[in-house]
Amino acid sequence: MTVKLPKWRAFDGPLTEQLLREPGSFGLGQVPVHMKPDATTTSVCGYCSTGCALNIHLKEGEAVNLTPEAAYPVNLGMACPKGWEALEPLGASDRAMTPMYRASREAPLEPISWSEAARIFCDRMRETLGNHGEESAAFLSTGQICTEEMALLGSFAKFGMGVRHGDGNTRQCMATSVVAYKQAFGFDAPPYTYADFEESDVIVLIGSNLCIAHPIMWQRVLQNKRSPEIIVIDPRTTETAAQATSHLPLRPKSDLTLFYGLAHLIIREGWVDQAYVDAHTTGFESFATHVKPFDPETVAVVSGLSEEVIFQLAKSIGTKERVSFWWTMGVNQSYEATRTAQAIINLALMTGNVGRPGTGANSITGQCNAMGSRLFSNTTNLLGGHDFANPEHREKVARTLGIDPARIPDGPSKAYDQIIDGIETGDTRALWMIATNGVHSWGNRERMRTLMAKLDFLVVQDMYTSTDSAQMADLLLPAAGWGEKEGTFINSERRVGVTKKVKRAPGQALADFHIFRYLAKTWGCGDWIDHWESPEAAFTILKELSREQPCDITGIGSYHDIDDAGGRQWPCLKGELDFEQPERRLFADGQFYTEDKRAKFLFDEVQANPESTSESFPLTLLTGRGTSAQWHTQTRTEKSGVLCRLYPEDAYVEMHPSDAEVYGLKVNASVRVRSRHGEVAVRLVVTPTVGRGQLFMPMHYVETNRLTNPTVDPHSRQPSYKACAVAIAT
Ligand SMILES: Nc1nc2c(c(=O)[nH]1)N[C@H]1C(S)=C(S)[C@@H](COP(=O)(O)OP(=O)(O)OC[C@H]3O[C@@H](n4cnc5c(=O)[nH]c(N)nc54)[C@H](O)[C@@H]3O)O[C@H]1N2
Ligand SMILES: Nc1nc2c(c(=O)[nH]1)N[C@H]1C(S)=C(S)[C@@H](COP(=O)(O)OP(=O)(O)OC[C@H]3O[C@@H](n4cnc5c(=O)[nH]c(N)nc54)[C@H](O)[C@@H]3O)O[C@H]1N2
Ligand code: SF4
Ligand SMILES: [Mo]
Repeated sequence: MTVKLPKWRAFDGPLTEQLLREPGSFGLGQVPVHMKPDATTTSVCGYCSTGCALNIHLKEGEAVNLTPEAAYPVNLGMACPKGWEALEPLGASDRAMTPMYRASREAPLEPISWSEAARIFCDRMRETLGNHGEESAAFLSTGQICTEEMALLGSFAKFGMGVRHGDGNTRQCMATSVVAYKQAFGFDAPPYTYADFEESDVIVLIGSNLCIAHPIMWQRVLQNKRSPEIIVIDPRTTETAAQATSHLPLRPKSDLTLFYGLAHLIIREGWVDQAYVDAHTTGFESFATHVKPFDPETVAVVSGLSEEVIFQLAKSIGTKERVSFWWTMGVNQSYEATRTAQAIINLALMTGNVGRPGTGANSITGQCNAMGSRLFSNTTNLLGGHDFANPEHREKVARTLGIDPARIPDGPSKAYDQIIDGIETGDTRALWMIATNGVHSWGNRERMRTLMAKLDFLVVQDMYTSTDSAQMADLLLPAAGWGEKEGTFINSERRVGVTKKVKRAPGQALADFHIFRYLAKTWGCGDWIDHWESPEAAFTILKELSREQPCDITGIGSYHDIDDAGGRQWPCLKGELDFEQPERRLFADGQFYTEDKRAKFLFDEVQANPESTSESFPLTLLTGRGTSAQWHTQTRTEKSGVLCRLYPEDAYVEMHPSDAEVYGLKVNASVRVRSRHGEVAVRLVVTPTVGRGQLFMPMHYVETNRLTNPTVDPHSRQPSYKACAVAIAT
């Protein structure tokens, strides 16, 4: 289906006029009043969670160019290709410029005014909720909008509209780390600072392709002056593995066995930091019993690594002074992800590698504001890292927001997969997707498309009209993108940074913040929503919500203060904004956020892969990031001519040369890859970077998730995208 090009229409209605007057809201409005027209301002990048600061150079109030900021403690003057090209996607010809609506599925999307869009949104959502109850409408949000926007969305949807369920694309990404940390440390608290990359003696990267996914973090690794051992645990010889001091190409999904095996050896060899374990942890004795059967012989068979390699790794972890563990999607996207992440945490705890420079059990997060969504999206956690099930927390949040505590649900939302499955059963009838392209990024794409078409009402809020999800929308709400709005992001090391409006959004596209506000006003939520009048006013509310939580940022000051400080990590209490030291790590005092202040050893039986290989599907397909120039479903990166030259245009699958020979497949041949869920035709790339019996496809191409299936981890409900059984043929 093609989308009709929007016609220009006049703004209408008193509310839109009011919004139009607000600084930093409508695209057609002025650039922010506080910025000089020909100045340079700093803004945190809107792609990955590294959180680099970019200097944006303005001419007559509009961004014309950018350069990385040298004084920012994150990127120290560096940026990756996406950062350098960050302004390009804003000028694309498929930008959504007016709201669009189709009265029936057969009809094309037609431009409508904002006041019509808001009325349709409110009428149809009210109708659904009225006829089918509070569980019948849901939202799916993101880690790629500002914290203030997420919090306003979560507050409006849950406390204003009375929607019970909302989740984020962060479920696909970070849910595992969230649960792993919460259970082990008592709060979702990645403990590190990037300086730890520079301070380690041993850097263990697990299922993490830093060179491609977090290139500037990799630059920080390279700045380490301690001649560190860099150990990469990844089935593929990734760009990172190729540069490491050692690469352990374990069998996909054998991580848990390997980590229990390492714990076994560390105990056997007497390398446990018993003083640390005794003073700061619980559950070690049972864990030690649990890992007894994981002897090196058994672990070698399961992981495909030699006993010698496993022993050397255990020795490095057990004997070196400063060991840091870093994990990303190779761990998080698994059917037993939470226990795998906790097995990493256990290794750090038992060797006392916590709270000191160059140590830590460190989950690297993905999107620019995944960390903001973990604390403030009001999905899994109640705003500010609070607990929906805790009446005192509900009372505190209600008081801070000025709402009736009865408006706050007493439990968390359904998870992403449950919201989607609910469409099949008729429980989910209306869905609002914000800044996520789930029709491409969620597994088993054909089923996803069928389910989207089954909804009574699909609202998509995006920058572009052409995304897979926008194309299926009944109502499309045009959003301003990064650079066209302001607010805060929280990066991987818990650093709050400010992103700015440096360009006018095209047409009538609005910052998500103002879309939420406008819808909330139209809905008639009550006076409390008036306090959320601007992103910075909302930030004041967020600070108050964080009070006395581990993520307390009551002392962080204004946007201006944060900018001056080069961003600030949480916690940041009164007086801490002016710390001499620009970075900090958690748990230096050995005190965790659990009730007894001790970290917990958590473990489980090793499970079989539910998507296992068979005679019909003999190969294991791994998926992940392809190049540093591609971002997810590519709606943004495909808009930069420079970036497009840095990656292959069409989908491809990578295969080991020996396998290609066995299958009689030639380089560049068109091959069909088939899984239990779908079949695709792609180009064959023959490369020894993938192991025998394995294939790799980047997630950036729509073909990949036609094959995968979102089987989820039982604790985090994060999908297992990284190992799917497939067959290949010409
Ligand atoms: N250029 C670019 N950068 C990005 C993104 C992007 O789209 N493009 N996305 C951002 C986001 S949201 C995220 S979450 C991060 C993701 O960052 P990463 O997690 O580093 O990237 P992935 O390529 O998804 O997966 C990492 C590695 O896991 C490995 N792996 C697969 N199965 C297993 C296994 O069983 N065990 C182990 N140990 N490893 C396994 C894969 O081979 C892969 O190399 O990147 C962020 N940065
Ligand atoms: N097979 C497989 N699948 C995967 C993964 C994998 O490794 N393998 N990785 C998973 C992971 S870790 C992630 S994080 C997801 C990512 O999946 P998605 O989040 O669905 O991917 P994006 O392409 O980033 O989608 C973001 C959408 O928001 C729009 N957008 C950008 N900025 C804004 C804004 O400011 N406001 C609004 N309203 N819209 C905006 C973009 O145009 C785009 O359509 O994919 C997951 N899917
Ligand atoms: S590393 Fe991440 S934050 Fe830094 S410039 Fe690249 S995409 Fe932006
Ligand atoms: Mo992610």
